[in-house]
Amino acid sequence: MDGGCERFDPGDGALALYAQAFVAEAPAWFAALMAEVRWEQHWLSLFGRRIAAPRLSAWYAEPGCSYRYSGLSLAAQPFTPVLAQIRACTEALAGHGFNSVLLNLYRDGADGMSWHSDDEPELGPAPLIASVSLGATRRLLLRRRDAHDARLGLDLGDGSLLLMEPPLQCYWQHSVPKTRRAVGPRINLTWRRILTR
Ligand SMILES: [Mn+2]
Repeated sequence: MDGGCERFDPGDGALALYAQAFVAEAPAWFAALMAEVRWEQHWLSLFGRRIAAPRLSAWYAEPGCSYRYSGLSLAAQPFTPVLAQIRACTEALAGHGFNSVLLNLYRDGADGMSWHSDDEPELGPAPLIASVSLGATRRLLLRRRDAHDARLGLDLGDGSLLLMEPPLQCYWQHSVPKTRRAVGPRINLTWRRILTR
């Protein structure tokens, strides 16, 4: 594990990028997740139409965590061995505990994620989100909620860890734009701490 960290402080929340955090483990983690994860096609509701989300997703958590995402109640699956290992490594570097993870598989450049914040009520008012990237490099864009031309772009490469520190989710949105470039598959894991009763 390499502790080299680049910090970004755009105001109202900061980001810490550990570009080389899990470079050594990344190929084995990617292969294990491709094989073990129950990838699901999620459906989004857009202007009354049901459209396929441009990515595959999965939700894993400790028992007792429930989560609503884009209006869907996702059933939590228990962590697989590789997810338990990734969680332990992420917690060690983040200095923070997580009890759930949302996985997204961007199969190629036609997959992406539109503008949003990780601000579901289950996460509490000031969540720390830890984002692990495996596979192809994709660009994460950030923009202020109240000033869309204030932007920041970060390339998230294989084996990187990005910490999004509070109160970033209150003031900033992020997206993963689609690209016409030929890019291979990327797995992104966003580790969260759900507040349980
Ligand atoms: Mn997000």
